[in-house]
Amino acid sequence: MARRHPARTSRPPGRRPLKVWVAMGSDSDLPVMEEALRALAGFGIPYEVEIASAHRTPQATAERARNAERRGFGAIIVGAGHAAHLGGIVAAHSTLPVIGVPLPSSSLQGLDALLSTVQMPGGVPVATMAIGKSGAQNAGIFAAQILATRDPEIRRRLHAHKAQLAAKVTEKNRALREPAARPKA
Ligand code: AIR
Repeated sequence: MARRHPARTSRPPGRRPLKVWVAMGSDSDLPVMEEALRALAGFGIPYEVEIASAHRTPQATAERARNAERRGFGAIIVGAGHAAHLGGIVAAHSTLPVIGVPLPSSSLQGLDALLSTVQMPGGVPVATMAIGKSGAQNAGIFAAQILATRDPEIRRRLHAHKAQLAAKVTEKNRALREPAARPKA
């Protein structure tokens, strides 16, 4: 059963927000993929997260991908390590945008997953993020950017996110200039 997160919304009633399907190859991927879930929740985007392995549950994974659009998803995030074929399998079975997060779970620390995810043949794109936690966080933000094209509320939250990033740098510069304001180590 997928773990669900409901929408946080101030949208007019009657306009259901699209959800994001977050699939990962194993439960061992969750600590990294939590970054994607945190980002989605921060933008108030509903999601469902579940384990779907390209190698261990290939049929179920393909079926979930085929049904994703009908089930109200607007974008798909996948995270997998080792020979990470999850992005490719899901993209093969869906026309929804697929965002891939290569995970550093193998002895090659994610380089294998990066190449397996990014090197898609022409015609079947997987938007591939960085390896690991930054990639997972960016996958959540990128999904928000996709959904924002039809949702002004998410667009507003993305602008606020950008402003927050800039404010943090301004604050750090202030601390650099004024040593007394620096946080104690
Ligand atoms: N994996 C699982 N099925 C297919 C792949 N590529 C990946 C998972 C995880 C790694 O294999 O995404 O990163 C190890 O999984 P486990 O379950 O052995 O911890």
